[in-house]
Amino acid sequence: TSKKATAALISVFHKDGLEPIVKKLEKLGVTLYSTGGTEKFIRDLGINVTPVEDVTSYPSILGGRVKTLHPKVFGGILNRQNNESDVAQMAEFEIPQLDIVIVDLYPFEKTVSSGASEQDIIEKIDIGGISLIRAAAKNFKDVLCVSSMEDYGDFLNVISKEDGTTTLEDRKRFAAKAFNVSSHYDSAIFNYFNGDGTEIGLKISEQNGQILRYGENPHQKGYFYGDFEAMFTKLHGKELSYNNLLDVDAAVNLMGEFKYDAPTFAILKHNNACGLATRKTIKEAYVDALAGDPVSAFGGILISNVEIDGPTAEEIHKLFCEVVIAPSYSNDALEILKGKKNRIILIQNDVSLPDILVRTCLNGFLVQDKDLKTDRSDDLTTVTKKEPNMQEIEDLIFASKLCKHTKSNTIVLAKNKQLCASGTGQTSRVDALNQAIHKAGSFNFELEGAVMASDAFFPFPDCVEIAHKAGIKSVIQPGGSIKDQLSIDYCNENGLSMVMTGTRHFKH
Ligand code: 93A
Repeated sequence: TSKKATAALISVFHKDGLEPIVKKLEKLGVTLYSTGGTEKFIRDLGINVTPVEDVTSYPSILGGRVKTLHPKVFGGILNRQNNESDVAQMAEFEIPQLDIVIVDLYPFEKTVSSGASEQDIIEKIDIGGISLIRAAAKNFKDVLCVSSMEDYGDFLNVISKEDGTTTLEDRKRFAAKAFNVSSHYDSAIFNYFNGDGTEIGLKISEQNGQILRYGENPHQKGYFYGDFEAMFTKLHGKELSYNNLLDVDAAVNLMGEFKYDAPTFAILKHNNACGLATRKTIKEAYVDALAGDPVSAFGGILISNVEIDGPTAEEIHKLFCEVVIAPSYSNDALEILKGKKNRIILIQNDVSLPDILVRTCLNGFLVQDKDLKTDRSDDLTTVTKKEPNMQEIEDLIFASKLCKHTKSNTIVLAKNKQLCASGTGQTSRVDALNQAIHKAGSFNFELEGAVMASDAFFPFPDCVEIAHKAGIKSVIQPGGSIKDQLSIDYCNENGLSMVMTGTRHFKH
């Protein structure tokens, strides 16, 4: 079942990486056949190669649409070497035996995502190449098929190890890869044709979007559809990834709530804030935001509502962070922040965000108004005997603004305009609260006198009870549960104040 290679047909779109292969094949005495551009590439290396036209006695016709589509080529690939009648017909029709086929297809997907015209896209549907791949892979008992430039290295190893012999195992393995390539290729073509149905969103992005390195994970494709340059001036750093963009979006929306407040700094991870503080100076705000969770801050997204100055930059520089966003930077701050090569530094221009939100849902998408309601002190109704004091009111508003931008279910604990801890994205409010209390404790926050904000009402009095035992003195929540009174009663019995906003801030 081991076979020594004798003749190879090479027809590849990407020529880079081919040189060591053809040199090796030449050394092994393998006869080379090739199509137009590939043949020229091989000949330019000073290596002997036979144009496929000499086999077919046909030129490449119809502007290259028919180059290898010929019985002499496909006969050379598909014949069974252990079949007498096949062998006889090979001689009768003077068909050359081909036992290696190397193809790299026209880049269909790349052409689609480059935003090319329909005509250009259609021309990039490879017909001959895909047929060569399918034929060679079908006949893996006699033929080895290399079906993509990505496999050049693998192939080179195979032919190098046994001086040009390939095993049945090798050939079958390459055949499997080949059918993976061909099915993926045809799916991409199908998706393109099917594009104006259920895949409308992706079609839009593929045609007009900015191609990202990948999506949320490396095996997912990603595109950004929007005008990033209008929103930000990028001063430094690597290209923004899909996840960076999501975090930047979360950061900008959160900081929008604090635009007119005293210097405020936020640190985000996975679209949620892990640190937030409002202070007299931006350096103090940064330091106290970082104190919220110095562990999570590693690799985080940083955002300031005022100019970042030198002393703040010196502090930030100690931290590994992905992105820094501010309305402006002092010269010395910029100098310091540029000290890390990949750190992305953005100036946020004064451009407003759209007031709708869109996300895919089932076989379509959902559209909604953005949650533009910011809680203010005059929206608050005190429902307990005890009124919150001035400091508590400020903290309640601070915490509630953060709640609105944290994944539901969430509980935010804050004190002196500093995030102590939050519970994020939990399936129950009790879990969110317990997570917040535990987290605050692990970073040595003293919760005595802190406030609690909840994105939605408390269905039971359990949360106020747990909060009270942790030292919380005042609570903000939308209200609206049929059991609101139970939570209110608990607060009255235990000396807590509670205010209701009337506005729920789910964020799923
Ligand atoms: O237009 S095609 O579908 N018609 C063909 O007969 C054919 N044969 C090979 N495209 C065809 N190919 C493709 O040409 C290969 O898949 C490869 O991508 C490309 C190599 O062309 P050249 O050697 O001229 O650069």
